[in-house]
Parts: sequence; structure tokens; C-alpha cells
Amino acid sequence: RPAPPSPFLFARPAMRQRDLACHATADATTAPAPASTPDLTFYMKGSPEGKMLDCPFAHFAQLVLAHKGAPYTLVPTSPCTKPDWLLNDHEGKLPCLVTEDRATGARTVTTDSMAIAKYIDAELFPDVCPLAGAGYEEALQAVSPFFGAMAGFVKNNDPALDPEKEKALQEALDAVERRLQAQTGPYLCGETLTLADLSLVPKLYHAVIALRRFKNLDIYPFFLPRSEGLYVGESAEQLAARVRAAQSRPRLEEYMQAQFESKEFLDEQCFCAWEIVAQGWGKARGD
Ligand SMILES: N[C@@H](CCC(=O)N[C@@H](CS)C(=O)NCC(=O)O)C(=O)O
Repeated sequence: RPAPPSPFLFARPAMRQRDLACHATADATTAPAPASTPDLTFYMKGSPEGKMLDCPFAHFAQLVLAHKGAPYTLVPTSPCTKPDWLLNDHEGKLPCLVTEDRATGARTVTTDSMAIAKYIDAELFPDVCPLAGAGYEEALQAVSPFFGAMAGFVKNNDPALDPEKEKALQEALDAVERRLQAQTGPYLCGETLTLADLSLVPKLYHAVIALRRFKNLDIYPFFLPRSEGLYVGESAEQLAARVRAAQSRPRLEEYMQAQFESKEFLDEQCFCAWEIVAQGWGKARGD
């Protein structure tokens, strides 16, 4: 599947080129899926019309599928289109991965993005691009305050509380920067892409959009022609300030650039347009 055009515009020359494939010898796009792979169906947050909506947790599991080169059927699911088996037996939880073995009819249902990611990695495709590299759980721990801090700040509607919410977020982002600076390679665990990266990257994408849209805060400066609606009326000085602010965490900035540009991130089955992400956070804020 050809990737859609990148929504990101880079205002300065490409940085160090890094090999984004998880393993030089096992490019997920060329490695054939094992013959015994069951049919995969992925249910995630969707509109009643069946359009995919914003969910960084679903995006995580989809990135794992993309890195494995695994074909799957995507079923965007709204509260009114949830199947009975999902509601009755799995508390209606999304995202949800269903595997079905055509030969035996055996079926597994997995909910929770991390459980889904681990299942895909360890049970379905253990030989393609292994993602549970040493230290990934510790890396997850190190960056874990970020998402809650970001969501807390974005959802806060009381201006008096904004400074403390923003401080918590900035500290959480500093922790991500420190983690990256402590590595010799481009990922949270050094040279090896792991589940920790694939979990973090969609959350960073949501943060870039929601912080710009609702809090006038930029953590990533090079955000595209297609999201120009986020920067309407911005002056040259504001642009310069935005770039300076975002560049205060150089490793994080470099990390986001590399990850946001990867073909897996831009895979059309999992990429969610910024407008939909902004809309989702607007709803979460009660706007
Ligand atoms: N901890 C869960 C969180 C999943 C979650 O919160 N999903 C939300 C959207 S971000 C969702 O799908 N909501 C729609 C629904 O439940 O109907 C996971 O990692 O899977």
C-alpha cells in the first residue's frame, strides 16, 4: 500500500538520516506473513458511519501490526455499532483484536492496546521485527507520566490551574528528553525499536496537535502544510518563537521527526488526520 503524502513539513534540512527499519535484515514490508497466520480483525473507536476516529491506544496496536507487515481488516466501531459479543463478553472495550483460524475456526479476542501489542508481537509474529527488546518496560515506566500530564493540561478549563498543569507536562516531557539523551541509538531503548516507542509515538502526535490547538503550546515545530489551520494568523516572530521553544528538547524533536515520517506511522490504515485528533480532544474538553 503506498503511504499517503507526509502531513509534516520540515522547515530545515533533514537531520541525520537514520535507518528506520527495525532490523536491517527483516524489513516488515518484504517479510511474508507466516502461512499459518490467522485472519485478523481490528475493532477501534469509530463514527456511526464507520469512519476511523482518534485513539492513540488503537494507533499503538496498529503500528505494531504495520511493523509486522500484518494484513488486517479494520472495523471502526461506535457505541451504537458495537457487536453483541464485544458488549456481552468483553465489556465493550476498544480497541479489540480478533484472530480467526480459517482451518480450525479457533478464535481469540484480545482487548487493551498493550495486551494486543504483546500478543501480536509474541504470539502471532515472533520472528518478524521483535518488539519486546531488553529494557522496554523500564522505558515505558520512564515516559509514563507524559500522557496523563498532557491530557490533564489539555482537558483543564480553569485558567488558574493551567500553570501547574503545564509544569507537570513540561517535567514529563523533560523526562522523555532525558531518557532519549541517555541512549546511544535513536529509540527509547537505544538501537532497538520496542513496544515502548510504538506506545509513545501516537501519544506524542496527539500532544503536538492538542497542545497547539487548545493551549497555544508547541512541542514540535515542523508541523506541515496540511495542518496550517492550526497556525492561522501566525506572524514570522511567532513562527520563530515556536521553532525555538520546540527545539529546546533536541532529542525529542529529532525522535518525533523520525517517527512521524516513518512509513508505518503514515500507513493509511492507521494514520489519523490532525483535524480528527483535534476534534476528539475538543470533545474530551467538553467544548
Ligand atoms: N487502556 C485502554 C484505553 C483505550 C481507550 O481509552 N480507548 C478509547 C479511545 S482513546 C475508545 O476506544 N473509546 C471508544 C469506546 O470505548 O467506545 C487501552 O490501552 O486499550
